[in-house]
Amino acid sequence: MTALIIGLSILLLVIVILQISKLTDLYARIRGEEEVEERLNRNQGNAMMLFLVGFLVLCFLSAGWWKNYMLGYGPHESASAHGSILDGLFDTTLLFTGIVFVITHIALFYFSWRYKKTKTSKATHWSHNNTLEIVWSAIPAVVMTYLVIKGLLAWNTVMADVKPGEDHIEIEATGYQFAWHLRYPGEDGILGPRDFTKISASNPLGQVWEDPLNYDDFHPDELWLPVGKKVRVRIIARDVLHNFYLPHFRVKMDAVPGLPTYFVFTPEKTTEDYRNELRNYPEYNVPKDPTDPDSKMLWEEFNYELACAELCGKSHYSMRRIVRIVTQEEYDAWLAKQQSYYQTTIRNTDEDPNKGKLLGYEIENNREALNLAVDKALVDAGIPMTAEEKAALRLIRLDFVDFETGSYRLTSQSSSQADDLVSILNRYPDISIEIEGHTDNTGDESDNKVLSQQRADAIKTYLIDKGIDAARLKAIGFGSSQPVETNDTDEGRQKNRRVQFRIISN
Ligand SMILES: [Cu+2]
Repeated sequence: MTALIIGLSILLLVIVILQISKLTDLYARIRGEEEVEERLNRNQGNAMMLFLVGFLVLCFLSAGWWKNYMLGYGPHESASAHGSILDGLFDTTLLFTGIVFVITHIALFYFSWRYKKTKTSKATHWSHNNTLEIVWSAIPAVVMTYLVIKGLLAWNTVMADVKPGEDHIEIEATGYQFAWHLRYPGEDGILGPRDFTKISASNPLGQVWEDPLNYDDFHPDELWLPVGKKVRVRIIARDVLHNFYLPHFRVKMDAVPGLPTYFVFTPEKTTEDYRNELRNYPEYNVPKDPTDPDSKMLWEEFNYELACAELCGKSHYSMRRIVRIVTQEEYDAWLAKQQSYYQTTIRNTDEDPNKGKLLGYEIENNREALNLAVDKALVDAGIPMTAEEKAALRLIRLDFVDFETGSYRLTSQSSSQADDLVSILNRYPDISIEIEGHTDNTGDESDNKVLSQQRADAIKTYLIDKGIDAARLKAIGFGSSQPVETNDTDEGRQKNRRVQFRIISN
C-alpha cells in the first residue's frame, strides 16, 4: 500500500513538472525569449545562494547535533592512552579539510550567483596566472607536509611494539567466519605454540598439546582487561581477511590469513568510568528499549565492544564480543575463575598426548588435596562433629594409586601419590593406617577378594620399602562387599574399584 502511494506521488510530481515546463514555454513565447531567460537566471542564482546558506548552516548544525554520538567528542573521548593522539590527528585533518570545504562551497555557489548571465555580461578568458598557480600549489603542499609529518610521528608512537622485558599482558584474537576466538596465556603468562595443521573441531586454534605452555591457556567468551595495563594483542585470521576493531580504544588492525599482526594499547577507563561519563549526557539518559520506560538507561547498559571491521561475509555482524575493562582486583578475581582449555576439553581424551599420565601440576594438586584431607581428619578445627562424621573424614581415597589390569602390580604413575602418603606418615609419626582394597562385582567374588587383598598388600609393601614401620600398617581386601556406587554402570563400577586408607589411631 505504502509503495503504491509513493509510486502515485512520484507520478503526480512528474506530471506537475511537465505542466510547469509547458507553461514556461508558453510564457516565453508571449514575453520574448531573452527576457524570460534572464529572469530565470536571476531566480536560479538566488536559489543557489539560498542553498549555499542553508547547506552550510545545516552541516554545522548537524555536526553539533550528533556530536555526543561521535567517537572523539563529548562522552566518547578515547578510552586508551594512544587514542587521544589519533583523535588529535583527526581533528587537525578535519580543521584543514573543513576550511577547504567551506571555501570551495562558498566559491562554487557565490560564483554561480555573481556571474549569472545577463544581457550585458561578457565572459573574460584568462590563459594563465602565475600567482594563482603558486598559491594553489604551495598552500596544499605546506598543509600536506604538516599532516604527513604529524601522521608519521603519531604512527611511530601508536605502532611501537612492547620493549623486551616490559611489563604487559599478551593475549590472542583469532578471527574466523564468524566469530573471534580469544586466548589468554594462563598463569605462566606465555601463550603456547600453535600449528595450523593441528586445527580440528576440538582444537580450534591448532594448539600444540605436547607443549606444557599450552596447558594453562584459556579461551574466554569476553575480553577482560585490567585498567592501566599495557596489552599486546596477537591478531590472527583463520580463513578470510578480518579486522580487530575496538572503536572506543581507537584500536583497529587487519587480521590477515597467514600473516600474524599485533596491536599494543593501554586501556585507561574502566567500563564503569565510561558509563559514568555517558550518564552526564541527556542522549544516554533514555531507556534502552524505547517501548519499555522501565528498561535500564542507555548509559547503564553500555559496554565496550570488539567488532570485525572487515566485511568478511554474510554474518560479519555477529563477530561482536563484549569487552570489559575492570580494576586489577576484579581482573584477578576473573582470572581465578577461568579454566584452561586443555584441562577442560582435551585432557585424557584421545587427542591428549599425555593421556593416562599425570602432569607435574596435577601431582602438585593431588598432593595438596591429600594433605588437606589428612589435616582435616587430624586437626581439630573446633567444629562440633558426630562420631560418624569424624569417621568419614578419616577414610581417605587414593584416587591416583592404581594397578595394572587384573594384577596387583602398581602402575608407574601411582608412585607419586604413594610417595605423598609416605610423607604424610613421616609428618604424623603417631598415626597408624588401615589400607583397604575394593573391587567392583564383575568376575568371581573369591577372586575379587584375593585380588583386593593383594592390592592392599602391595601398597603396604611399598610403604614398608620406603621406611615406614610395618606395625603402623594394616592391609585388608574387601572384594566387592562394600560398593560406594551402583555396579550397574561403567561409572559406578569405576568408583567401586578403589584403594583407600583409614586413619585408625593417633
Ligand atoms: Cu570478520
